[in-house]
Amino acid sequence: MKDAISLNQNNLHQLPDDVVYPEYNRSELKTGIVHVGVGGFHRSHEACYTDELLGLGMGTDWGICGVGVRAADRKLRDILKNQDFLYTLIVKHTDGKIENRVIGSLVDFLMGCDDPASVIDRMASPETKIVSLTITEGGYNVDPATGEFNFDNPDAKHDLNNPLQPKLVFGYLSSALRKRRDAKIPAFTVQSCDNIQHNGDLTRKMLLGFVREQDPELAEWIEREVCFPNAMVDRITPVTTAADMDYLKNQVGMRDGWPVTCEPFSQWVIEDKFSNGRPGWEAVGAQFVPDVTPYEKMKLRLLNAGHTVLGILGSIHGFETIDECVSDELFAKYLRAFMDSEATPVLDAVDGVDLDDYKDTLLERFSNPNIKDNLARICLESSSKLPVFLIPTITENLKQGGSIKYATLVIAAWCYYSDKGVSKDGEQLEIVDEMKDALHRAAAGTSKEKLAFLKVESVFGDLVQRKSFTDEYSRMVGKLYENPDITQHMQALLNGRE
Ligand code: CS2
Repeated sequence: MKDAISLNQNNLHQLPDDVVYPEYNRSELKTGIVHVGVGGFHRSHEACYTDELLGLGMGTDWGICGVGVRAADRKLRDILKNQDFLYTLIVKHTDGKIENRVIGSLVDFLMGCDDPASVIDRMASPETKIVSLTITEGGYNVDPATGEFNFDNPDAKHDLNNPLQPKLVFGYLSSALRKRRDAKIPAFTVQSCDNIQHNGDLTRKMLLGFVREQDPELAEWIEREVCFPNAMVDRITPVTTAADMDYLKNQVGMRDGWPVTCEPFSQWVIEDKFSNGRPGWEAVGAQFVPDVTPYEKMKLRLLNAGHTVLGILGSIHGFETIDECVSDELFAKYLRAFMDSEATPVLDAVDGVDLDDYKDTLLERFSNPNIKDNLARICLESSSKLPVFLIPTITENLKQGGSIKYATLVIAAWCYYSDKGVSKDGEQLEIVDEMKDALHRAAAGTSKEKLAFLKVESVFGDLVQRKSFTDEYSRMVGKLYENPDITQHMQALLNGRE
């Protein structure tokens, strides 16, 4: 093979034949979107939809300017800048087919921590119509005890008094919106693309919480002028590995310093509430609906909860990836049983979706052997995931007398996982969770008191007081501590022996 071609605008025409690249004129694009948090998911999802739209010759107003607010974002910015902000999306199909597609919708990248004014000015520019976000759960700065904006965070205190050198996204949004109001420029839409329930409502609540404290009059203007559409977002995007870069270099013949790998499936359901226009993303498969609630509930309680079920049970069993879990018949059956008899009965009907088909598709997606989605990624920050993905299914089933056993075993397994931090064969597990220590301390009390783990109120709410749950949980956690072979307990539940 010839020398690998470095990815940049000039080299696009020399890329290997089977690589798809943008043929539209990137230098002509306006940056109608400023996006904060240019992680793998933004690059496999919003940027990809937008690239496709641009490829259809639609939406030249909707180029994307990426923003990093933390020093940790500098590495990606440097790599992308060197590639004229181009990168490769490596789409891996189940049958082994791989599509390599260069995405061109990202056309600039600013670093807030180095030059905050450049970010505020760009957001305030009349050309910007949407500021979109993928800042992860933690970026929303919610006080776990009250659900309100957390002013105990020193960065929040800093932002209140230093509007021109903000650290948090909300400081930037506030300063940029103030500039727009003062210059009589219409507000932009703030569009969350994080996998969070009612992501738009949460963004609104946090932004208004912050701005009311900083500048009450501006808060009133924001309340009137800014739209925050809720959205359901979906595309499995594992963490990029060195193997992805080696694949491009050695097998495709191109060099990309930070590509993104993802599955072929993609879904985006958005509430059609925009302050200042929007791209016609429906032309490339996005769905606009008046109310996103049933879609997001379905996704969080089936896909994300399904990931959690496999992630926790699979970790203590010693599996490493999602596809490895579902290739095991017992795990696949268990997942389906959880979805059919516990998650589905407490879901609402979803317009135009057959839930059986949706679940079949999920199992297929999870079994994609080319997407090596690590359980360590799935279990990342479980303390903020379980209360949204899994626990509501238990509490709602408790209310209507439904089955809770499959989900309860996952909670018992999470206790074991948090307590011991190893798989059944003694392999160390890589646990990354803001509440890791608190969870460990609580779980470590289990051998003395079976319900110790459930006392972490910010995660479990009042579950510890629900007798029909605690009876089942105590039994399961007791058995699991006696015999950590999770498969035996899974099998027993499936056989109806428990
Ligand atoms: C995963 C999600 O982090 C998780 O727990 O379930 O990242 C999942 O891959 C995405 O939501 C898919 O859209």
